Amino acid sequence: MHCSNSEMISVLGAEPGRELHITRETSLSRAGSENMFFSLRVVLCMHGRAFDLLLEGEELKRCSLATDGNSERVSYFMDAFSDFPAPKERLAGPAQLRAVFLHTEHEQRKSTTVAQADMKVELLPALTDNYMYLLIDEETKEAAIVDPVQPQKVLDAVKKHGVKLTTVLTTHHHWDHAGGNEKLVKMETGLRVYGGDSRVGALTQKVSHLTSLKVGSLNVKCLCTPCHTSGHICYYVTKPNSSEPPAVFTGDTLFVAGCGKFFEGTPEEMYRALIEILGSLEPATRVYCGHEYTINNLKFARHVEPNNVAIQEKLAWAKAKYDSGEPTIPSTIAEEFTYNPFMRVREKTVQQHAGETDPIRTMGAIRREKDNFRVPKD
Ligand SMILES: N[C@@H](CCC(=O)N[C@@H](CS)C(=O)NCC(=O)O)C(=O)O
Ligand SMILES: [Zn+2]
Ligand SMILES: [Zn+2]
Repeated sequence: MHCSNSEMISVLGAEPGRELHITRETSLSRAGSENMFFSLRVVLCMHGRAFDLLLEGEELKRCSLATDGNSERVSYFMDAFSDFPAPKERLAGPAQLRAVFLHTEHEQRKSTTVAQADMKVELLPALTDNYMYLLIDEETKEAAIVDPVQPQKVLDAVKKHGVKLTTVLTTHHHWDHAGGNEKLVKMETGLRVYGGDSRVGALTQKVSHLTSLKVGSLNVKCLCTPCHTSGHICYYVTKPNSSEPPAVFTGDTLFVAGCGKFFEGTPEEMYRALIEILGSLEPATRVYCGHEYTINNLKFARHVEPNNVAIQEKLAWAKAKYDSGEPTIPSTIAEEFTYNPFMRVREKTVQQHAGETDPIRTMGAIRREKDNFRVPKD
């Protein structure tokens, strides 16, 4: 991530659901809350820019700070990061957190289009490192949007392509994916909103494993992949009688060279999701994931398998892409099997690194290791 202008700010008032203001260089005080250090995620809305916040302090870990537009309203979201340690003791009275405020110029993340004769996928960068995807059926000009966390950006893209948006495909209920649904359905009426979890905002159709739906002439198959969240869905898109590769939208289940944290699931479930479900899709299937985490993921992959040439090559490629402001998405299912340690838990090299001989135990071990991995600078 490009970071500049590191400066100190103070943040306050961590209570679930509580809105508050952050002013750079300003000390804010908070009402005492025992939840202060627990599961903290901060979302900052400020002049269309996204920010990352590195909270410092005894029990604080990294959390991300993002914007959805132009106000300076800030909300805390407490549900997504339940792996934060609970405070050891109740804190009394006002307290302050010191934080390093790292600006990320997210305008540098360009939107790009992957075009095929049958379907087009426009990658729409959102927040700090999320992606929304506009999926267009070229035959009917009907479109779906995956995880529209920034609705205005979505509608701008819909207008640019001159397509009819009918469908919202929600991968999971976390705010950075489903948090724009309510606003989008107000701005654009009549949308069908799909998802696999009743916690998804503005849901109109709850789907289950292998539910099929259509976006124009495209077939969309819902794949239940619980683990990151219990209601996580991946969407597999094919065009009947087409020779072109299918697409799969994997949210926070499968990332390029990585996978999502196991917030609501087990290593068995992630094994089933990655190896048995996603791993059995056509190898040429293009993988469109929920975040731009590729470089960090590959640095962890390299740590797991230092002699894997596919990892070294992909990392060099990803750094070059990143430096020119381009996305590292999509990959393919076949490629993931060559460098993604979580897709490679059946390989001896990965098992040896984990000190295990069973793929599912290996899955659990490397996920725990990645949760605590310090990403090296290069
Ligand atoms: N490691 C993330 C921290 C944010 C985070 O926890 N992201 C969630 C998805 S919203 C996740 O599952 N990350 C997978 C991972 O860190 O390996 C980053 O690089 O910014
Ligand atoms: Zn998530
Ligand atoms: Zn996410």
